[in-house]
Amino acid sequence: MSNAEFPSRIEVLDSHTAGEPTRCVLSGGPDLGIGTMAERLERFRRDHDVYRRAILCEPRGSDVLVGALLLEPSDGACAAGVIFFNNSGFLGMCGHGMIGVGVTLAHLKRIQPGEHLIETPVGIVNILVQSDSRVTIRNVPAYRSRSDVTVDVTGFGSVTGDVAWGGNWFFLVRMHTCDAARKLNVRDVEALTAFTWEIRRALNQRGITGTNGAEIDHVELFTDADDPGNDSRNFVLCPGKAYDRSPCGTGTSAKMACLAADGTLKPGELWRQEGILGTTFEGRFEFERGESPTTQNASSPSARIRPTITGSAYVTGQTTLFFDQADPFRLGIPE
Ligand code: PYC
Repeated sequence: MSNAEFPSRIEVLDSHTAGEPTRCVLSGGPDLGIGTMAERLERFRRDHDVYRRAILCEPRGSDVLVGALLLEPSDGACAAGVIFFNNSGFLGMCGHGMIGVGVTLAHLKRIQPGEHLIETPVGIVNILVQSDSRVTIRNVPAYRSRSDVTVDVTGFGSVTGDVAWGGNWFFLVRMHTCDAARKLNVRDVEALTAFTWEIRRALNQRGITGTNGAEIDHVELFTDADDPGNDSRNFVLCPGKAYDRSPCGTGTSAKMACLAADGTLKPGELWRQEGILGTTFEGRFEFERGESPTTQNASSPSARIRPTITGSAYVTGQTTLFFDQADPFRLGIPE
């Protein structure tokens, strides 16, 4: 696509979920043709990446934003299709983003409160939209692929964590060799970002991946919750080096997969995950049909669980983005 063909206007609706923003693209986005969300994601990545940067990155957006391109679903049972993207690329699923999509679709009156199916590149997600800004998502299946993986991290020594899928790939760390990680205070985000970025680099260098060589592009640190009513507090580093302001829906799903594999959280039990801003997601899980909760061994992944995550989102604005032909940063500030 030539620059001249890029539209002059794109309509977006912004929201935040527990502090983490989502920008839904309502019209003016790329024409990705027909097919599954996974097929259309590949076309987005290959032929239309310019839209991702123009909509999401500076000067019209920021590193923190997660984009959600709303599309006609290929599966007639679904209310909508969605492809999530960020400052560095694309996401398979996004928990806070899906809660934002539910609230956005209800705000636009495209759906009514109640249950709906939404198609994503990694599977169909069930959402329950309530009338009070709360949304429960029934995520794609989650599982732990490896436990107690130790990696040598420059400047921080040996770090041990689990590798788990919750709609994205995570490395989850509980025991910390970094002071800031023992408390997870928002004042320390610079130190936490440096620590998690080094962990991610070390995983890449050592060839530690998710299933089928998938890159682990999210790193999640845990400590005790500040609020005694919550079960745990986290800090999540996202692929483009921004940290998740919310407790991270796919990260909480990955966490519950680990807890389920260890037998420390039972099906149906409530898990209250506190994020770095003190906001919470409520999680529960069931084992996938046909999967039994046997103890995981080193050579096989854990039983798959079906996580549900509940959180609240609020609409913050509806905007027309303008792309003036004369604007040197019409398509974003080049990297
Ligand atoms: O909530 O799943 C999530 C998420 C992923 C990246 C940012 N938020």
